[in-house]
Amino acid sequence: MNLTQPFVTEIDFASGQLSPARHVYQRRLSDMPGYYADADAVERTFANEGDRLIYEVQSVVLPADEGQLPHCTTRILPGRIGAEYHMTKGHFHARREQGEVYFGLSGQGMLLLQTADGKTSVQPIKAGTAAYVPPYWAHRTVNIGAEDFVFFCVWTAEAGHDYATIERDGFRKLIVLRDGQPTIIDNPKFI
Ligand code: M6P
Ligand code: ZN
Repeated sequence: MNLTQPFVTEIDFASGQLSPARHVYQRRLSDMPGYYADADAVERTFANEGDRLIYEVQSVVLPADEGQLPHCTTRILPGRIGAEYHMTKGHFHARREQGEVYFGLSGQGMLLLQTADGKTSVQPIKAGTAAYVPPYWAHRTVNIGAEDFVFFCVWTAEAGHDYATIERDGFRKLIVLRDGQPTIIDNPKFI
């Protein structure tokens, strides 16, 4: 048995900052090739402002042993690439039968989910919302507000991340600005 000592981490709800500082990584537009539907808008963004920061993850790294519960904050900056709101890559769990819990800290977002056989679901998350990602559902978060969207997550160490399927196929739904509102539309790639 590898005994992990109990510990606490302080979280700033507005920024997702962890104290003491933990592992941090950033995802920029160049880290997400092919993820946004509007390729021209991606090119324009690079040309006008370079490699835009899309989101940042601060995570408590734990041993990869079964039963450990890694947890993190994610801060998605406000903005769009063309009409499509800033979002995470999204993933299935490598072990599909493992779930996850999200808790909204600040801002306004949407949790986009889908199963391998094509079921989809969209759930709103704001400060105070606990959202459940059941086993077998791929998940992506989207910032639909004008401020940072920040949330806390906890999942199982054995779950793992499988990015390949979403990287290749994307999600069946996109969240875009249409008629002044965040709107869920069908991804034209699937029609
Ligand atoms: C959430 C969790 C993390 C994930 C992060 C970024 O905080 O689901 O496991 O790493 O979002 O999302 P992604 O890994 O899909 O880029
Ligand atoms: Zn996950």
